[in-house]
Amino acid sequence: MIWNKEMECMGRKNMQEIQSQRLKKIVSYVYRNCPLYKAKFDSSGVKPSDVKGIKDVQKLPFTVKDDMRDSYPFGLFSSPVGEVKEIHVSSGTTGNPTVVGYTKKDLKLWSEVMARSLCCAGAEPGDRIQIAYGYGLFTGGLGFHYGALEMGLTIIPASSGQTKRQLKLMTDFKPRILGCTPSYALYMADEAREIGLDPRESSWEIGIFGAEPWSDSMRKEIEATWNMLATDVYGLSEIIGPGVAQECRHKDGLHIWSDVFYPEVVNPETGRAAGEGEAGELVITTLTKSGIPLIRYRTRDNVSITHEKCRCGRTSPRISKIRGRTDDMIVVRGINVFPSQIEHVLLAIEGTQPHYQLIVDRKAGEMDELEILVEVEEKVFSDEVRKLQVLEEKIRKEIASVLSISAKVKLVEPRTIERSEGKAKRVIDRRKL
Ligand code: DLL
Repeated sequence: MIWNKEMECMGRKNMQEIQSQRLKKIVSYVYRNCPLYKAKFDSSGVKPSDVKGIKDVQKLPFTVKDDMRDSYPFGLFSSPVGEVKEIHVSSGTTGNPTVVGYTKKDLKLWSEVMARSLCCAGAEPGDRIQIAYGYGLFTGGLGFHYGALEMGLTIIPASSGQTKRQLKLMTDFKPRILGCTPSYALYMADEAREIGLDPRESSWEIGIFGAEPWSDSMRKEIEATWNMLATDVYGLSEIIGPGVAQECRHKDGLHIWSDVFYPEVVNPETGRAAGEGEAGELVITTLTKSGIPLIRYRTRDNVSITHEKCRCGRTSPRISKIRGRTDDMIVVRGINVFPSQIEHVLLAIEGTQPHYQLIVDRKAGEMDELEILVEVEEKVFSDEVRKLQVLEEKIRKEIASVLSISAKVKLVEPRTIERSEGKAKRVIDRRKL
């Protein structure tokens, strides 16, 4: 089922017409109502009247996360704070958190884009959904909730954590849809086996996983473990939360709702447009928001984009699975390493688990050291020491050949790497950089 056929299947020319109208309106709105945007436009020498169509978006200055942090808490709001009906906060590791606010109109938009996303994943009105994303200041739980209400699902608002209870809710209420982070889906499978449940017998048929990077190999693992279709949902608090882009059953890129979130892909160093299919940083302009519209927001997420029509019938552009963040990439001895590349290697090797952690360190006067902790299956760990050494060596060689980097590999017992009920922590960087 397609939730909004008109917008999701529109021809490109008509879509550009709508995007052009909306861009002109939003640019003039932020210029009039947000002093920070007025100052930004003035200092880069563009006036709202210079924007005549969607192509002119490239004349506008970028917005970055620091613009939000520096104007904490409400400096980037374009609407009066009194019109903001809900506030969410995304926790940062340093400095001020990012504050995002939704007017009533924005909450409607959020419901709409999440309803599109749920349908796109394969949900049908009347289905039951277990929402195991955190509720509260994190946007995951409530974003899913609004979309599910809008499209007529029966909601089990489990929030994250309390895994045994999650499994009981699943067993008793038999929801068809599950929403949670991909790492939590695998974590729940361990717990299920421990209490004697066979994950393959679960009621979940469709999973909608996101909020953190995950590879296609991890998808295969989840699909085989839970006997379900695992789809990818993308979003970020600054833009709206979950519901910016979603995979359909073909799993061939995430449909981005470009009538409301205009996407560009740029070279992260130069800021220039990347070509169709070329990797770069995703930049988004919100075309219809009123609380905090963002113009050319640099997401730091690495993707490529295609405008080809999908087999599902939607014409909305598709972004690739997020390849990592320009800022969670670690540079070890001059080599760029994304945790997702390591994950890919590990999952292709029998006996390893998709639970891993990269530890980077640099002792005074020495080169960077990369150590990779990898959990292995119980039966592997009880093997003789020599067999474990062979496996370690195999992983080390594979990483060296795929990533051209030497790393220390340490196999650890099942369930020793700290689990998260939300986003997994993949990298520990101990270097004082
Ligand atoms: O994680 C919103 C969300 C909730 C998305 C639930 C999907 C499901 P933030 O906490 O602001 O918002 O984090 C946003 O998480 O810029 C990406 O780097 C990463 N991210 C989100 N979805 C994906 C995904 C929510 N499907 C940041 N694949 C984004 C890879 C993702 N990374």
